[in-house]
Amino acid sequence: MVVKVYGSAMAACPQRVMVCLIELGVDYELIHVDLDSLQQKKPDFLLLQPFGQVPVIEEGDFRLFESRAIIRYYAAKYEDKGKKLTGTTLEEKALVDQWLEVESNNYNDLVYNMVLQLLVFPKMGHKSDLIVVQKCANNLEKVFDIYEQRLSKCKYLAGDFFSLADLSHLPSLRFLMNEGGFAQLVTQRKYLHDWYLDISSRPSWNKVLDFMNMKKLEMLPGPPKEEVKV
Ligand SMILES: N[C@@H](CCC(=O)N[C@@H](CS)C(=O)NCC(=O)O)C(=O)O
Repeated sequence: MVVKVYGSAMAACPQRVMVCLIELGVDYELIHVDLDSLQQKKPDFLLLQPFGQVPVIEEGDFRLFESRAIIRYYAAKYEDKGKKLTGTTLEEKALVDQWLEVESNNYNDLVYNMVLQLLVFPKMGHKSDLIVVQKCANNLEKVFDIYEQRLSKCKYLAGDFFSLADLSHLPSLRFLMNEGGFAQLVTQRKYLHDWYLDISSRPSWNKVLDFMNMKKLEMLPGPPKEEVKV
């Protein structure tokens, strides 16, 4: 059965789910939710996700929201097919969980607030608070120092295998490295930078990026239609 993913190709949390499904070889279809027109807050969508956010997945009668719950679910579901995004031993699995929690609680909130200030608020006609952005960047330096230490000892966050913990960082790292303008937070740390180059070059992530870029192009206004003179 093809999994339905409700979300937007441009949004980080649906991207987390898409890259995971591609890694696992699970077929999915993205059902576009227009965040700009606040479709996610409309009654129809609130029946799928009562907090009015994307993503949501649907597989027959089964629905799930919260991107990290979704990736944990699919990684566990396909684990027996040798796709070890959650590790093999109990200890490896615990370390994947630990670093997924770090991603969610220590790292993601900082980047999320930067995205709000630098991308979302200006779109809504509000001014960005650059002091908040700078505070987040300063705190991110401290978090990345800890990542640097960890990655100097093992290739990936949970050990010497690529896992959900690494994958979960990809959408927000893309923002920092590109439109966020904070690439130096990553590039000035050798092990962190090597890790970023490694995980961001995975074919799964490049498929997500290609899809995002294609959707961006589709959304550009087309050339003005020529007037037909009779
Ligand atoms: N913890 C949730 C966060 C979901 C979330 O923040 N989604 C964003 C897109 S990345 C969204 O729906 N933004 C629009 C809104 O909050 O109205 C998850 O990981 O799924």
